[in-house]
Amino acid sequence: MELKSFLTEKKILIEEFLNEALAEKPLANNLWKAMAYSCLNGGKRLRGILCLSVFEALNPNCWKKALPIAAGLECIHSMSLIHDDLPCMDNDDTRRGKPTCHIAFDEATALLAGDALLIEGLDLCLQADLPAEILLKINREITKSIGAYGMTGGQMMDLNYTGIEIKKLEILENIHKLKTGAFLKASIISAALAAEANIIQLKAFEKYALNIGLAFQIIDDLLDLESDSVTLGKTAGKDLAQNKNTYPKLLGIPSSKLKAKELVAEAKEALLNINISFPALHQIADYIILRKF
Ligand code: GRG
Repeated sequence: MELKSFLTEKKILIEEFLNEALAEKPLANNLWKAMAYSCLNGGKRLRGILCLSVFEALNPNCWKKALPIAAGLECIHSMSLIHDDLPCMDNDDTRRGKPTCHIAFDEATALLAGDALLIEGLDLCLQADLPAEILLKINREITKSIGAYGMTGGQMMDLNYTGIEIKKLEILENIHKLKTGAFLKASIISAALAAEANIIQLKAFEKYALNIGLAFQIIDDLLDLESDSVTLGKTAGKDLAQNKNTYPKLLGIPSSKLKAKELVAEAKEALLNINISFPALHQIADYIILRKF
C-alpha cells in the first residue's frame, strides 16, 4: 500500500477512537473542551501510527487490538505539546495551525487539560484487551519514558541549557533522546510488548526507535530553521530567537542532514536484521526525514 493511504487509514482510526474517548462530558465542561481542542486538532499521529504499525508487523491478524494504546499515546503527546507551549516553557501562541490551548482558553485550563490528557492517555493504554502482566510492562515503558529519566528530564535539561552554547554533541543528543526520543521509543516498544515480541525483536525495535527518534528531532530543528510558520502550523525560527541548542547550530545544516539520513538507514537495517519486511515501517523511517511539517 502507498504510504500516504496507509498513514491516512491509521490516522482516521486513531481519531475515531479519540473522538469517542474525548466526547464532551457533562462535568468540568471547559476541561473536556480544552482537552478535545488540543488533542483532536490534527497532528500527524506519528506515535500512534508507529504503535499500530509495529503491532501489525508482528501480529497482522488482530492489529486493531493496539488501538487504545495508539490513542492513549496521542493523548499523552498532546499533553506534552500543551505544556511545552505554555508561557513558562516555550511560550508559543500557535500549534497545529491554531491558537495554543492557553491562548484559546487560559493558562490554568491549559495546564489542567494537559494534566487530564496525561491521565486519560495512561488509562486508555490500560484499556487494551491484553493480559494484565503485558499491560503492566507497557505502562512501565510509557511512564518511564515521560518522567524524570525521559521527556520531563529532557525538557528540564533543554531549559537549563537555553542560552548556554552546547559544544559537545553527546550532551545535545542526550537532551533530545530524553525529550523526544524516549517517548517515541516507548510508542514502538509498547506495541512490540503488546505483540509479545522476543528479546531479539525488542532489541531491533529499540535500535529502530532510537534512530528514528533522533532523526525526527534533527529534522525538527532543520524545519524550524528552513521552513515557515504556515507550513509548520507553529512559529518558525523560534530556536534561533530563543537561542536554543540545535543540531544545525552545532553541526551545520549539511552535516545535520547527513546525520539524519545515516540514522534512518541504520534504523531500516535493524529491521532487516530480524527479517521484518513490513514496508510501512521502512517508509515511515524515510518519511521522518522527508516530511515538510
Ligand atoms: C511528561 C508530565 C510531562 C511533562 C512534559 C513540556 C514537557 C514536559 C516536555 C516537552 C516535550 C516536547 C513537546 C518535545 C518536542 C517533541 C516534538 C518535536 C514534538 C512535535 O511532534 P510532532 O511533529 O507533532 O509529531 P504533531 O503536531 O504532528 O503531533
